[in-house]
Amino acid sequence: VESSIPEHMREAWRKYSPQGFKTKDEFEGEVVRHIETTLARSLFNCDELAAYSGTSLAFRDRLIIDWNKTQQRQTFADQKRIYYLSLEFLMGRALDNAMLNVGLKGVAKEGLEDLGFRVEDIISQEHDAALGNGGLGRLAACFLDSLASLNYPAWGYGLRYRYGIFKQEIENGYQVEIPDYWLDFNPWEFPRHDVTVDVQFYGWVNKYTDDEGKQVVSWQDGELVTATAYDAPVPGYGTPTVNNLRLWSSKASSGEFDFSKFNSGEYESAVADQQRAETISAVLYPNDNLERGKELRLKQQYFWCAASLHDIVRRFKKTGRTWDEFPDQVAIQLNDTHPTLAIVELQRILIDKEGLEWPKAWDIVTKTFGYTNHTVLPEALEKWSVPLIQNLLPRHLQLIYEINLYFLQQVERRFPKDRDLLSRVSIIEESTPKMVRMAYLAIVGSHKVNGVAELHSDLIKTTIFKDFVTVYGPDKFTNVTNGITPRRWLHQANPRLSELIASKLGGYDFLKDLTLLNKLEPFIDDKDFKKEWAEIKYANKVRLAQHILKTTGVSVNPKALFDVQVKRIHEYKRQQLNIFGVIHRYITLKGLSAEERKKVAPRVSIFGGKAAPGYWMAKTIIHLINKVGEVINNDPEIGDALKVIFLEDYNVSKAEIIVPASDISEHISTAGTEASGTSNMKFVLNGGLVIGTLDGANIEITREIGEQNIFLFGNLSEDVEDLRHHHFYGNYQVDSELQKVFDLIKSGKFGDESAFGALIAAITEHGDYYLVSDDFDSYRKTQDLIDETFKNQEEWVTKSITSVARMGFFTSDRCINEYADTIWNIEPLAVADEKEA
Ligand code: Z57
Repeated sequence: VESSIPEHMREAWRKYSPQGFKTKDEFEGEVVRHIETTLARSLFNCDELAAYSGTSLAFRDRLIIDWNKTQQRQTFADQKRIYYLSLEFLMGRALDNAMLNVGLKGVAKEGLEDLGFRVEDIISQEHDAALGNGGLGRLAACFLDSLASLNYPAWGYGLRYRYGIFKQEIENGYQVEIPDYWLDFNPWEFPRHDVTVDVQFYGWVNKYTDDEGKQVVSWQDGELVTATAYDAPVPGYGTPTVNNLRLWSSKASSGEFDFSKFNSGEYESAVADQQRAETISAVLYPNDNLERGKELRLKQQYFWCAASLHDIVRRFKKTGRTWDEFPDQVAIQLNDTHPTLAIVELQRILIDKEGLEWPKAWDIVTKTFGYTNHTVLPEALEKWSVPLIQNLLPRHLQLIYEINLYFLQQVERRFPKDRDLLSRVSIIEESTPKMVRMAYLAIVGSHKVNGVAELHSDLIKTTIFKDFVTVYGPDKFTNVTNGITPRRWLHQANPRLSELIASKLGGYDFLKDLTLLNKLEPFIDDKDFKKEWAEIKYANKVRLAQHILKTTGVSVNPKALFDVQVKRIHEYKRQQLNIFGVIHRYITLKGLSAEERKKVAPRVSIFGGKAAPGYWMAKTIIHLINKVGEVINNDPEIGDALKVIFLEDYNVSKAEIIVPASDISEHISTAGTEASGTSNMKFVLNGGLVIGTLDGANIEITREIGEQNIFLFGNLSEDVEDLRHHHFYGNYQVDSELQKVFDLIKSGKFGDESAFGALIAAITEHGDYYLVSDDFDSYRKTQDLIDETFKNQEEWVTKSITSVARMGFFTSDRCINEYADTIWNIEPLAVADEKEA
């Protein structure tokens, strides 16, 4: 096109186009050049942060060379691309990942040593990219890694929040939230000031007949906000593919923005307009598994969907193809219902702008989209009020009503006279005010709907989406069990374990084909191998113990059993069950003689996780954990027998330290509430064992690794409803051992008992919705069994190795290949020069 360099001048370009460093010397040259010129620093003024910056810029240059080539290759190949729309990408740090994925960490390590630095110190300078809350956002990040590693032509689309998830501090046992401003220096992003989209809000809909007698619908007036693209490279492991993550940033539109206000005494209101526009991409909503229906959140969703759709359509139009080819070129996956407006937006583009007929347009739309559901919790299912949408997006509301009408007419033809069914599947809930059920809109506008683990995918078909199975038949619904990237969660987080595995398997191929781990099974009786395996776990525990000492001042014994529960704090995840169990253990220990206490397996209970700032019950749980820790950790009779740690500010980079150091991790949600869970997979892959309920992916993990290698407890999902009913209508009594725990809390042992009243009352008075009391006995007994098993280290290590050997299924590579085959219908793009990892 007109911006490309004429053919006869391309020789000069090709001659000078950079190749990127390969050797240690070239690397050092690049680092020093960046520090002295890009950063304007010198060897007399180079701290670790400057060294981090120079190193990152050197790696960024390398990535960007491959990024450019990848994008050109994808454009010329003219194949179908997958666009992954997610409001969250919880990427963590990029430098270590870039070093490992391009296979140059060794070069960087030696080069940095020459320059006077240790590679670990440099890596830890980086601020996490924390644009997500928890599992959903981290899954998106693992998917990007797999998409690039498998050479799929794929883009991520999201929002460039100025503030990611808040930083958590603990003050006097309470959570305090600190804003996470992370953009001061971010070498990984490229602002694309030439890639912008104007996004419209508010206004009104004008329907009229034009001069030629054609019906025209136009959305007029309102206000415009400009979306600017910021791109981040996503390198694959051991391949030249570097995909793109495009994040949109909002600012006042220059066309719209009234600069004259600056001169006419309206300076303040001009600035206010500008700030209102910038507010859209200012902050990530810090709720996990909760939707609160705030207008700014809806603005974020539309802003991001409209900009992304515009970008995708623009790219498609350059191919010169006809509209019916759109679904052969474009697959769009909706990560939860957050991007559901993209469905409406594409229909709007096709109808209002491109002039397609409704059925034709709708056929294209439904062939394009796939929808992933991540939860059955009612408080997390998005509903937007009709008046809110009417005001902000008047044309979209009309289209939603038309989509609903078109859908309900179809249903009526197939199920005449079933008025109940019609009202049950209606996208509009007839409440006051009326609400748009976003999950229903997402189902109707997609060709496939998937859950994220087998149990979860079955549950959505039999509960929340039951009627849609009646309408569409079962085949529209499918399962893709979640996975994790073994690059970050084994090779990067646990390099020694990765190396040991590689030494037995004859190389690192398992990082690209995780099923190769099963070749470890023959070594299960190899004494030296087992010893080394145990030593690595121990070294990882020593490292975590150092982190605990540094951050909490508490000294823990690395020989003790490390029992870890790190995840968002939520009643359904039942950290309260865990801490009640800890208190019960404390009561038991206090009842023993000093002699007897010496015989018990010492334990460190480690908690970590953020509570949504407005979630009082979750904050109360954090408070209780911290108060219990204060008492137990300072009780001289207890000593090493029990320690309770709350680790501040759990995030991706901390997970990389914590996960490899666990003996047992807890995945103890009420059965039927955790859609999948993904940290369970990370812990097992690092040789930790699991205590868990029959929920989410725990069930499939059990099937893969074997029942003898996991500690399961608690009621089954099919019994939950009856048990809840019984709490209200049966003669229900709280477990007597749990009552002892409540009595100790109420005695004031852990400080002002009134602070914890609500936590106890939820169980004793308000129906114990999450079945803490019902599962307490089996939880405790299973913990006792864990103590016994841990005493036999031989047996423990056997379980650990066996489990790792059988974890191949849970790689996100398998998961992405399933999406590609069964939902997206896309192929990897061949790359000529596969690099050695
Ligand atoms: C979120 O992190 C998840 C689901 C949601 O609906 C929202 Br909102 C946020 C999590 C599930 O709770 C996990 O069980 C699951 O593993 C993860 O999404 C990825 O699928």
